[in-house]
Amino acid sequence: MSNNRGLFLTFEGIEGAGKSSNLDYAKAIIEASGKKVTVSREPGGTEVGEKIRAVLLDPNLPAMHADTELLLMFASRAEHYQNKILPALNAGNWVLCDRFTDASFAYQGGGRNIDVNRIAALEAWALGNFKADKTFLFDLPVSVGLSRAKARSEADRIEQEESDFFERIRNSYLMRAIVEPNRFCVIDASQTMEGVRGQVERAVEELILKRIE
Ligand code: Z5A
Repeated sequence: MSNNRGLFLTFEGIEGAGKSSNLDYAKAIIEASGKKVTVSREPGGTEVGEKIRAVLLDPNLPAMHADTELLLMFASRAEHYQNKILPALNAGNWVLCDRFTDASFAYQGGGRNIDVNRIAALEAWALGNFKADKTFLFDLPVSVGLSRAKARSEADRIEQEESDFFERIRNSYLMRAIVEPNRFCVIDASQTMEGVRGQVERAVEELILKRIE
């Protein structure tokens, strides 16, 4: 990795965990340190990816096979990685992404029970060895996340699932954080907005300092 390459930071968690709010907060801190930031999201992030996202989240579509859902996530991701993430990192930007591959392991693996080896094969096929430099996992009880998400907007196709589905997703994320403790930074997202921001600020400032040293 060249020294001029930016860092790739991903924001993960169940619905209503506060990923989007804190991504904006992290962006402001990183920009204040003088770095250029590209913000993106998955599924989506590119013109093609946003069309795939619309299909994936459409609450009016009939049930989609879990394999179809997974393949669409990776179709969106391949486009995103090749045409947006890599060029931005190579230009020296830090890339902040609302969800990435860990979401496929958590939602399609944990939630939909797809064998994780099949997901890992797709990951290797689409991304090679590419991974996030740091993944912020916003962790909180499912009931709290779902009530925050419900208070904010109508449920999309995936949000209409039962709470068991989200419990499996939460567990799957936490297991991944245990397996890769250096990449993951687990944030206690059940705290107040200020409390969560404090945790994000400390973690992001540490990353900025490490990059300067
Ligand atoms: N998906 C998948 O299945 N597989 C994949 O590979 C990928 C994705 C990449 C779209 O994700 C869907 O795609 C998602 C996973 C699936 N499933 N669903 N549904 P998305 O990220 O676009 O949508 P989301 O997960 O539903 O995000 P969200 O509900 O917007 O959650 P959030 O970004 O974590 O939260 P937020 O918008 O920052 O906050 C939610 C509300 O809570 C908002 O009103 C805040 O003001 C409030 N909030 C936030 N923090 C706090 C605290 N600390 N206290 C009180 N209130 C708070």
